[in-house]
Amino acid sequence: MNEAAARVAALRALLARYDQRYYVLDDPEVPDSEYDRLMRELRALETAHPALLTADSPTQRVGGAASASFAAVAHGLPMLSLENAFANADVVEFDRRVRERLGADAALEYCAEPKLDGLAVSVRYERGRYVQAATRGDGATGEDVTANVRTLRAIPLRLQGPAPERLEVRGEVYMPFAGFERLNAAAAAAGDKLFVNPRNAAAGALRQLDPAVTARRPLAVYFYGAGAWQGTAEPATQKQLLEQFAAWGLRTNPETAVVNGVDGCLSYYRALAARRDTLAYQIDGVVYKVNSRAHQEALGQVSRAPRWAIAHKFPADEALTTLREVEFQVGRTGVLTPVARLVPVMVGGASVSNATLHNMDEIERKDLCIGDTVIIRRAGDVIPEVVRSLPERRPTNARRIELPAACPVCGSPVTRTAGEAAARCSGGFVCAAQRKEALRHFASRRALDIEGLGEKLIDQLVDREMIATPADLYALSLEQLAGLERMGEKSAANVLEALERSKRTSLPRFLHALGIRDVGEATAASLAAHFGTLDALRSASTEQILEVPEVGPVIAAHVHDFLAVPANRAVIDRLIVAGFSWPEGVPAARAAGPLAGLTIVLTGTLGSMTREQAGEALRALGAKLGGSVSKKTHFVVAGAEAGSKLKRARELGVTVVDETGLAALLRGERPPAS
Ligand code: I6G
Repeated sequence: MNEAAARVAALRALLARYDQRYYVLDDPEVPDSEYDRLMRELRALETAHPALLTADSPTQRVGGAASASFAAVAHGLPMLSLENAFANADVVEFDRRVRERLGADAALEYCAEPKLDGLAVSVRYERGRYVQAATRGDGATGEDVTANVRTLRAIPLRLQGPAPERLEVRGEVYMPFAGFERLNAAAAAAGDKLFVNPRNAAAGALRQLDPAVTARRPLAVYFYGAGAWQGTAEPATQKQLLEQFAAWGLRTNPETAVVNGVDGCLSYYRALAARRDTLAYQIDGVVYKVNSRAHQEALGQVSRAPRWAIAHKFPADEALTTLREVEFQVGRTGVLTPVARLVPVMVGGASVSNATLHNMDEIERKDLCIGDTVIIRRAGDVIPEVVRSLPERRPTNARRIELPAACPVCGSPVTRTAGEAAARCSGGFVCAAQRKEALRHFASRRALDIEGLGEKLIDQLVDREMIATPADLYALSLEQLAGLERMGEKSAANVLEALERSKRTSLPRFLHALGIRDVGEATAASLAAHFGTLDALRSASTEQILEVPEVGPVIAAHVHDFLAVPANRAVIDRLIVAGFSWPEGVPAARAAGPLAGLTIVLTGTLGSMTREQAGEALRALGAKLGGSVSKKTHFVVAGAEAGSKLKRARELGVTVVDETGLAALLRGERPPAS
């Protein structure tokens, strides 16, 4: 028995240590198989010697039967809530009030940390042993979620080292994005309802009546504060409190920092806001706390919020509004795109009144009707999107959204190929919308960059039937342009000059400007690199075009068919006669550079050059520039404020490099990950 007791104690210590390394320190020490082997051994010993079984054994994490409801738990000290700051001025005012109360002229130290979008919990330890966990509830009384919280392997069942008689620790239980996405993918595969966001998923997981269900959900926790504390001296600062938590084995957020004064708070906020998309979990702001706990005590609390802390919220990135109407826009290739017209609403710091709905399948998937209340989301600088409707709020006069049978611009029939999401106007160049879009694309910054030839001017030129194709632009006279609305001689002369400048270009830009279906900048560059000259591409067969790296049969057919249409050939010929020219290239086989074979994606803001400059330089060395991140991407170069592409790269395990890495690539070297 003594031998068994000693082995049980040793196994529990080992398993607690491995949980700590894996779940708290993110630094696993042994393979999962070894952990499982030790757990099986412990279970067998506890079954053979039931007297050795204790509540804090790691075998008991998922213990207890499902309950019918949650019991009420009175918190030892109230769980407070935080006052919110929405603007920098609110933080300045908070700091002023704090210093006034303390009679402090000089800047104060604050402890700043991310505010996670999860669920607040209070966990009670007695003599270092886990005894109870509760939700915030009304602040005085919460719900008993002891059995559920115990299933989180990041929660130590025993604190390491000397611990107080009684201790309440407060923290946030949350679901990391990766786990949330896995959970939703599994729910989708099983045909179950999806969770709206990680916070809802975490709340749902914690409020399960059966702890075995909670145990299967990927929850994590960060601790940030203390409630009742009896038996040992409390640390002098907020930062030291967190260091003490970490020493006990309680998980604390490594992003926490001590900053100086209100300026320090605001720079912390700015820096975290810029990196927000790269964090593994959802946050909705930053919490600043006066670092000195003696000062915290002196400041006290007002109603249910401490005077020594404030939550500085990021601008809301989700909001509710009404879907007023859906209009269909006709794009360059004739695709009809439904656009939501919304009652204007502030989301993520900007007023949103329109959002693209992409296609009819998406309208169906999001269950949208005109008149619906809808959720709008805006993540960082990404374009706003309609997340879904709230069908429970659907008014009785809500209308279904129908795909029009005729193009709203030219009246030609709208067609929809089986298996394709997009619906198209069949009018081709008859359709003024398609002509206008093709011209807008031709003149756009990433194509021929014709300054002054904007949307309004193109609209007038097409509506007055002065131009129909890009080639017509180069036959316009000063008088014709100067006679248009909002144009004088000076602006007309500027447009003519810009048109003249646009003739000196590069083959990739020229190909991109033609607006061939599915040929973006990257494909245009690959085509130019492969064929070297326009003539070589014009005389290539579909099979020869298919030899271009990363050009598949659909794009090859689009390119070949476009160049075979006599009207398109005529436009190209007229452009060349008008004086278009570019440096002739050499076919790729002879021009392979040191980065040949590499696909690179650029994202974020680069400090040393624009993304366009970096892209051109990398292409010149033989690299292919990708527009989106996939498993085939070799490197993602991430500048400041990189967002979803960086996140995607991390998810796929694609190597991410910073500007030092970019410099190495530009020297023709392959950099290590940053
Ligand atoms: O709800 C909270 C989230 C994060 C908090 C909090 C926190 O600190 C990082 N701190 C306190 C003091 C309170 N609520 C009351």
